[in-house]
Amino acid sequence: MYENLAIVGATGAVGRLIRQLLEERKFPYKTIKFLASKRSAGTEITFNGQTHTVEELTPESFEGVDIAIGSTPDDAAAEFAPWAVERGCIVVDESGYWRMKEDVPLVVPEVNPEAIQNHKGIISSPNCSTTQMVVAMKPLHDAAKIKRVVVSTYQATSGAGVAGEQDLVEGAKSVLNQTPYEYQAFKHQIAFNLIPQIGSEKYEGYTSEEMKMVYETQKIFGDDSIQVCPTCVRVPVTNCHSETILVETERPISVAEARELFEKTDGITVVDNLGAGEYPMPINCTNKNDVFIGRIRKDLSSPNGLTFWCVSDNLRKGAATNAVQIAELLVRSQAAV
Ligand code: 2RA
Repeated sequence: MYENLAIVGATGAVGRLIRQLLEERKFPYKTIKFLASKRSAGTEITFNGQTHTVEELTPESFEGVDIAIGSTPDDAAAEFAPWAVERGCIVVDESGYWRMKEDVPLVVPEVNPEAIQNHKGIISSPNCSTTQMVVAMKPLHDAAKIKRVVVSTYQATSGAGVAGEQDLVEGAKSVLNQTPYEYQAFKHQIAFNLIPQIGSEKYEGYTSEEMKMVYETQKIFGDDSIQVCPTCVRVPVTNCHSETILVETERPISVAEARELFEKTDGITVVDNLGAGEYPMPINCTNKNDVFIGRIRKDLSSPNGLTFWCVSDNLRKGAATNAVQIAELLVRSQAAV
């Protein structure tokens, strides 16, 4: 039985949400421990009504642990995951470090749940901008095979951590009050601005965030022929990433068919009534686990094109919710053996 859990990076923003989701979803467990860097060790946290002291992350932390859910910086994930695997623990990892490694399944439970069966101890959860897009692509891909995707993202400042959120709030105050403010997470002013760069310069003028959308999408669908053209932009919104997604399929999909496919997919909520001014917006999607879709339209410029708007809570479905869902899949897969 997978009944002994560890949460690694338990005191970070996503770690906090993972704890909250485990409580909300009544995740089954016998023992649970909370691990963090030396700096955060000793912090007391309450989980399911009990007080726990956060322990320092060491190799021995994983003795007797069945599943570890990790949300840490890449360098920490590179170090701790092998410690856990050597001790027979399965790691569900939120960091970017393991995602594209050959023996590591990259899983979105609504899209490729079967991939968890191929794990060799580590299962990765994708980058937030990829996760919501592939959830939206899945029903269309199953119905009419997606050949090409053009995506533009409008990414919230929470994707850059607590410092990102602070940069937006304090930066806005500094602009309004005409006082100085030194941005911490961003190279440029984010308040009242857009920054068309997320991550570093990576390939042929695309950023690392953009190339994640290319490589991770192809890995999750197991199909390198899916062409992805991404542009990732940081916007002055505190939480929830938004995306315009244009897909080209092998056969045309009508708006009515797409709406029906989206509506019957678990994990997707359709909000689409332009006349009534109803569509997903970040302020309505925050603290929700679903991927929200609206503005479903035919692409006027190509016969097999369909375009839509997609919003999701990047800290929930884009990170914590997806990781907890993977752990739930593991528990269910073992219960089924
Ligand atoms: C961002 N996708 O929004 C990143 C976080 N993983 O910056």
